[in-house]
Amino acid sequence: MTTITVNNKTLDLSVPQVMGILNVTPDSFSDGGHYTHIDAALAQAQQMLADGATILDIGGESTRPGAEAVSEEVELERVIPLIQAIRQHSDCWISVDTSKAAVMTAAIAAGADLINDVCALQNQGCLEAVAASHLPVCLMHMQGSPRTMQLNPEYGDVVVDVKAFFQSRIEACISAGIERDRIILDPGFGFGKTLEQNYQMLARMTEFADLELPILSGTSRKSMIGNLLNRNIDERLAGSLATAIIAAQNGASIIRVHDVKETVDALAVLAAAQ
Ligand code: 8Y4
Repeated sequence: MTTITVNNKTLDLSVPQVMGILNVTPDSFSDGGHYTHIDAALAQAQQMLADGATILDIGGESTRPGAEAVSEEVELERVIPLIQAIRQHSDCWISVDTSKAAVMTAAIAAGADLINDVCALQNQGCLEAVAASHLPVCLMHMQGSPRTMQLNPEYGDVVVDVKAFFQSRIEACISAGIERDRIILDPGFGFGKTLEQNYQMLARMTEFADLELPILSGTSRKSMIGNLLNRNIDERLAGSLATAIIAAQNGASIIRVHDVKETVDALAVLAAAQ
């Protein structure tokens, strides 16, 4: 049985777990009313936990293709108060989606349990920030940077190349003092991959199994669904559920989604058929 234990909590990764994507309002304004963006996010967090999410992923930077970078200050003020607020109300698993060492360190101090880095700890100080903690880390593959990644993705064989990237980042982590059993791998759907490359990774995710580490899969509402089906963002639920089930069947143990309730139902159907 594969488990991850941190901060007195254990996550059983022998069954797929659902990670809910928590919206962080881009504007950190407060209108002086009683219901702030923190309250709204807290309500969304409670709903996702009630619906069966075991992990909440909180990020303050948009990593959409073409998105502009966000300053450290803005990211900190979006993410840290929300982590603190959720931690006050719940002992759920809190994941912080960030690629900045200072945000990682502050999030860890605020009670985060997992570092989710789309840059796989390649930015300045990130290996050290995670090494100084006991937290697990998700290393995601991306070709290029969010601004340019969809321009011209090129691979020999996408699965082989992503796997080689994982090997090299695992080695970098271990050299920095991050134990192997703290690492989660993520092929990075939509991050510098064509439609065909994304579906090849989904179909061949079983090939990552010999690295013997948990796999996180994030396809929810992404362009690989929208472009395949010609569907707008609010019409991608069925496609998202299909990819979640395929990922789980092909060995993913954490599924990152917007639609928690529906994904939990779909995974329960899969479990019944095992
Ligand atoms: C609609 C909604 C269209 C969302 C696109 C998107 C991943 C991730 C993201 C992932 C891990 C996104 C932070 C992109 N994707 N972290 N983060 N894996 N580990 N786009 O696949 O959700 S953000």
